[in-house]
Amino acid sequence: MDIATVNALPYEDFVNLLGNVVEKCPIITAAVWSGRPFSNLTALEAAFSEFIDTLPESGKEGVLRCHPDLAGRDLQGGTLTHESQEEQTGAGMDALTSAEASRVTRLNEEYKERFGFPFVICARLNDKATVLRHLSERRHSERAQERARGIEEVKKICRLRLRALVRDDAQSKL
Ligand code: 2AL
Repeated sequence: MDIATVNALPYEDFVNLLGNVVEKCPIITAAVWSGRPFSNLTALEAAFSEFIDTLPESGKEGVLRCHPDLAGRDLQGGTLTHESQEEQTGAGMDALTSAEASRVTRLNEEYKERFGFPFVICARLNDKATVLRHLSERRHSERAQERARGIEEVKKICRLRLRALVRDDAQSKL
């Protein structure tokens, strides 16, 4: 779909089509709809990022908590959203050895225990080795720094999900 089509969508269709670009946070998409029309895909991406930036710290933590663990129970049980499923399998999260899987589970739990929200990283820009390395390193950070880092990752996930749905007219003209 192109940006003109996005701009013409009634509210319900906009939320139905773009409601999961921030994982399980359709309220963010509902808020962004008010900012239409968007001049291009970059402006639409910026509207999501800017709205996320306006959230209070508790809201940002809430957004992080809407994300499923990497290689967690939802992946094993087949209950991920289809976007997460593609991202996690693309990064090899479904192909961990049993030793790697136990390590990820232990580090994810340790991270949540320390910060009160889950470890979030853009799986499409990583593979299992870099996910494990970042998880291992980031669990030692400060809480505010991790909250900010996780939110930057949410924005990357959002951008890539948007790009899968909306054509970038600037590129298609080249
Ligand atoms: C995820 C997910 O489901 N997809 C992605 O890119 N990152 N989850 C997470 N905890 O980082």
